[in-house]
Amino acid sequence: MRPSGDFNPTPQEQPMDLVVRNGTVVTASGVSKADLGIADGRIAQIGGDFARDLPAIDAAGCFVMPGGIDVHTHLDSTDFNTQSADNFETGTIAAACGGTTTVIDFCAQAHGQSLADAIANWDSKAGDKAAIDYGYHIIIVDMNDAVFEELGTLPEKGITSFKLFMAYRGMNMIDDVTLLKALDQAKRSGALVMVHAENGDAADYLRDKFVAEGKTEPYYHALSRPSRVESEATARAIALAEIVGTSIYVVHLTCADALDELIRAKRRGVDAMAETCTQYLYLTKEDLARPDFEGAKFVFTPPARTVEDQEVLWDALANRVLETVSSDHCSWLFKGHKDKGKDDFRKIPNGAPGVEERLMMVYQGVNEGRISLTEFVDLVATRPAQVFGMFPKKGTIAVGSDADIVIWDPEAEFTITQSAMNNAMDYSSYEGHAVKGLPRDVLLRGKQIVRDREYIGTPGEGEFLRRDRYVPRN
Ligand code: DUC
Ligand code: ZN
Ligand code: ZN
Repeated sequence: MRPSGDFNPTPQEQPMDLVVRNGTVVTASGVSKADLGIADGRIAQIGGDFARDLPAIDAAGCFVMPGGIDVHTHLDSTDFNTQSADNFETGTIAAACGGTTTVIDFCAQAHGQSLADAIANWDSKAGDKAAIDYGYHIIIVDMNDAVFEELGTLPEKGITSFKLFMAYRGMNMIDDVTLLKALDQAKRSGALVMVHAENGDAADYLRDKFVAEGKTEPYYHALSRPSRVESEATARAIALAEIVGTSIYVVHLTCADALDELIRAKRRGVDAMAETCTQYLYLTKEDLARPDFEGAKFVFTPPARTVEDQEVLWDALANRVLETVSSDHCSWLFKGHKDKGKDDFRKIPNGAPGVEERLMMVYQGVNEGRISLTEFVDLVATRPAQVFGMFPKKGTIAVGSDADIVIWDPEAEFTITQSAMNNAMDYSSYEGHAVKGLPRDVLLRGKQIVRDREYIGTPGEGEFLRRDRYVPRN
């Protein structure tokens, strides 16, 4: 267990364990041809000469970039009274094969549970299974005085972000007072509050109205959660952070309306941040209308929006208004989980897979000229490391950083199909989508764990990552 704060540049004279040769190194700030030397799990030398007889990986024709960081996954989840298909082993192997070397997973407090017990539960899920490094955000569903006090101690344990839901009454939804308390405690202890920003009561009202009218198909999931449901809560969450005088991070922002609220807040000088997720860049609400109940595969929350919203999100990524693209990986099977809602969309577990597809899908934005190569690296690796207290240990290629490296073949072509995925799912949200540009090899702290898109590591070698406290930008 190493804190992310122990960044310690390695002297260049150190003997190298491995050299990555002939590649083009890409970071968030630049692109250069250079060989990389790795010693003791860290990047020890960039450029210059290396002895010819050292173990080496040939990266000719490839980009050498920092491992992806996905700050939004739900592995081994029991949300929606359902056991997810992916546990920490299958989920992190899938992540690794997709070029991700760190996930920050949501460690969920059960009602009445102490945070210490919630963390112990997540440790038992991850400890001997994680194939890549991992950290936790804690989900708070039940705030009492003891939990409030405990919350203040989490940053000492390297858990420096708390998540609260403004939707799902009766399950995860908290009230504004709870959100205010969490913001206050986060401000004091050096943590960042993340919110699922939807007006839960408005969504439930519309949802129940549709069902009462006999409108029970998956498509009505999207219609019951229009953009205003999201933008109202986004504005409210930001306002509450502003009232407390602290920062806030909105998870899975999906649409122009909510983005307007974020931009307005930034203009007022609020340290308000947001991510979007891969699915909001590629799927629309029309996907929920696919026949034969296929639309259920695309029931996630907030719902997919419109092509116009997608354009706005891409622009916000390119303009760096949004911090990152996460996967929000939820592994509810089509057969066995989603089909519980065959006659009532309210019973469909919300969420879709994507931890493996995230980098290859976002990279298509580079091919299409929507984002640059350096912006790609910033969005999928560097910025998430910075926001969530892992930089420069993670998220970049620099002397002293962990040698979490992806060798990216920009010419490799692939048509996404579930049968080629490494997760435990029975569908991919991007089935049939042709992509160009794939992770070929992946190193975790200097050890090769993926070769030619095949996992060759050992589950359990991923380490818990103690993250640094959040430092507000203003
Ligand atoms: N929110 C998430 O972040 N993940 C899955 C479901 C949800 O509503
Ligand atoms: Zn959510
Ligand atoms: Zn989520």
